[in-house]
Amino acid sequence: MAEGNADRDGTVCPRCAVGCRLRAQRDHSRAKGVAGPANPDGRLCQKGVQAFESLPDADRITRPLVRSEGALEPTTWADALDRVVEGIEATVEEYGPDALSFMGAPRSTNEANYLLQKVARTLGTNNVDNRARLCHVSTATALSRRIGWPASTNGLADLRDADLILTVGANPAQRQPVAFNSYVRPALTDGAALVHIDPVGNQTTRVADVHISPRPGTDAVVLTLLCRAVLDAGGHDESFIDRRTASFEQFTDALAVIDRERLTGRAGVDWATLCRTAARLADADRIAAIVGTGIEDDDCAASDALVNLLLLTGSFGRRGTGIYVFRGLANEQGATDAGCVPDRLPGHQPVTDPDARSRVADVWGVEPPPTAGLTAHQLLAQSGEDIRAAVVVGENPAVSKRDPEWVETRLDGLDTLAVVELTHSATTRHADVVLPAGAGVETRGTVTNLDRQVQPLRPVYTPPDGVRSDWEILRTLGRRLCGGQFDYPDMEAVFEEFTRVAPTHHGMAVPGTDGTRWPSDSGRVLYREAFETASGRAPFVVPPLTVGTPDSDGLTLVVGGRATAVERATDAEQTVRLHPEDATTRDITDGTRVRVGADGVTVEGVATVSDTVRTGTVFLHAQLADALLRTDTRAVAVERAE
Ligand SMILES: Nc1nc2c(c(=O)[nH]1)N[C@H]1C(S)=C(S)[C@@H](COP(=O)(O)OP(=O)(O)OC[C@H]3O[C@@H](n4cnc5c(=O)[nH]c(N)nc54)[C@H](O)[C@@H]3O)O[C@H]1N2
Ligand SMILES: Nc1nc2c(c(=O)[nH]1)N[C@H]1C(S)=C(S)[C@@H](COP(=O)(O)OP(=O)(O)OC[C@H]3O[C@@H](n4cnc5c(=O)[nH]c(N)nc54)[C@H](O)[C@@H]3O)O[C@H]1N2
Ligand code: SF4
Ligand SMILES: [Mo]
Repeated sequence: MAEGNADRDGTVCPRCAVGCRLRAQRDHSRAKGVAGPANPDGRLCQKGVQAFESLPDADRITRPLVRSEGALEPTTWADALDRVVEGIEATVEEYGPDALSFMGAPRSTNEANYLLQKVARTLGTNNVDNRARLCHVSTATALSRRIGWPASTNGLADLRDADLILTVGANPAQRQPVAFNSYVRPALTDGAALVHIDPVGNQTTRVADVHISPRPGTDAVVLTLLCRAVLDAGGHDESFIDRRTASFEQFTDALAVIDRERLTGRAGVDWATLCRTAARLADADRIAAIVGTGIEDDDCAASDALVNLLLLTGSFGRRGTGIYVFRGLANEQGATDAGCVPDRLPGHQPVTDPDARSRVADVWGVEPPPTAGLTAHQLLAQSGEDIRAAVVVGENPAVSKRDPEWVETRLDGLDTLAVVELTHSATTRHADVVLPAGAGVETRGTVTNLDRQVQPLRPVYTPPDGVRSDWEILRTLGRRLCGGQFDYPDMEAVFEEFTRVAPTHHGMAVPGTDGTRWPSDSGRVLYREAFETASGRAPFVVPPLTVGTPDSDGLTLVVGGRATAVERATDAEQTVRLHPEDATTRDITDGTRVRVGADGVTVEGVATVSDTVRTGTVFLHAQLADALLRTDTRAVAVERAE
């Protein structure tokens, strides 16, 4: 990659999507922050400080493994790669390329992700996806459909100019701490207001001016009621609506007839609070929204409603406005940009667009298939059925917001499962071949953070003998499976090809220390003059406002705060948080061991009684909640365990 050395210029923190720059101290134990685009003061959070505490050697996989008589046994690279190639070729021969599944690498580089989707598409399938599917897909989808790119519209530094920051289904104070402390807190100190919409109070709520705590899953209703209240107060931006949007009349017509009382009742919010919040929104000149994983839904209704609210208040195209997709893993944004998604080619071009396909074919010599592939959820659900072989790079699909037993059965049903990994995981347990990879701190390449900054990674450690980097593994697999189209002399050649194939990255040079943003000529603020849609305007849409009736006996499960593999499970993760009223009726007090059950499955934890959760709901950390996620219902029973 670009000239530079990790000791002097630092590298990018591999731990999250904020993309802080850091370098190793002399003894390599702790990282030290270096001023970078995402951490201008050189700050790091605790996770970042520990970023170089590499995995204990004993935990690393340093030799390829293949399954033999039920057990994974060490072997040579040649043998392991042969096994993967044979498995894929046999699958294609017997079932066709759509029986293959490629699961992308949100912790790995843009280059590795680009190669992974190129292998899939050159073999003839769009069955390639990545884990961002589990975090921000509905927001990404709403943004693609309505305004242009599935990414944050503004640079982080712009948050400093906001008058009002709206945080929905997110806990950035804890999950993206340096972004929060460097940009949100100073804006609040300068007088900006923070409105937090979340059924549970968390670290972010502590500094909020307004906390709206709706029933889980009712954000589309709440945000639409807020639109209605803004309109009632005359707080909408007529000039912006006139110049930049479409379908406003249909929208206001629909809002005029919504049943306000029924909807506030269903969402469990109070109209007077919404009106006071709408007055703040109407007064604010610059409104920015931060979105997390809490508003993911199947029909993008919540994200659509949020985009409506931002359009209504003229909150796009200027500093201090816009929508921030607070992504999670170091390259969650980049994996998607590089095309590890079933319906988009690199640079977010639809696979269904013949011109886009033929532009890609000009570079690859092979045209990608024209119909969208399966999503990560569908790929898992079909594993062992229509999907017969899978290649997983740098992710752990065995942990998938689903009942673990269900996932394990799917993974075991595959004829071939190849996993590119650093260490043993819940997924390698089911693998037929494991290919040992270099970690983020041992790697060169580029990653893209949550505000579209493409930054260079530089190795801080030498990888253990025997491992290869993700991109090299994929280059070799590509050569073996697809031929000369994968003869890259070095990683720069992969980046250069990516910038030719992805219109968003056209003309981008390999980034140096300062990073560089896509789209190549955009700067910090997207959509200053027009949206990236056919007409240049962004349409209002009327989201479906169906809200189920809350279950009268049970509590509604709210899930948040998953900890990654590198964070040790803490006591906090065993916590079952419930409201004092719900606790009293169940004879539960702080510290009582409780059982949470649904559909014949129960998990046990320790009660924390707190009014940070609303009545009728119970909050569990993701680790504990997984086993309960067997069906779509979120109604659970909570009782004393003893
Ligand atoms: N320390 C640490 N930091 C991380 C990660 C990690 O593993 N550890 N993971 C990273 C990753 S991959 C990601 S994607 C991000 C995730 O970042 P966040 O999305 O901020 O993560 P969560 O803490 O799960 O917050 C989700 C919030 O949504 C709320 N919520 C649940 N249901 C609803 C609902 O129906 N409506 C609304 N409005 N809110 C709801 C929950 O109460 C919770 O507060 O974090 C990243 N940061
Ligand atoms: N139940 C439940 N499941 C969830 C979530 C939840 O809240 N609840 N959250 C979801 C979210 S938001 C996300 S983003 C995903 C995250 O899910 P995953 O992406 O699966 O995250 P991890 O399990 O932390 O890491 C996956 C593996 O990548 C390996 N790895 C790390 N760096 C590299 C690298 O450079 N190269 C290679 N080849 N491997 C590497 C690690 O050893 C680890 O085993 O989880 C999702 N799954
Ligand atoms: S905020 Fe994220 S990128 Fe920054 S130091 Fe912490 S973990 Fe690393
Ligand atoms: Mo994520």
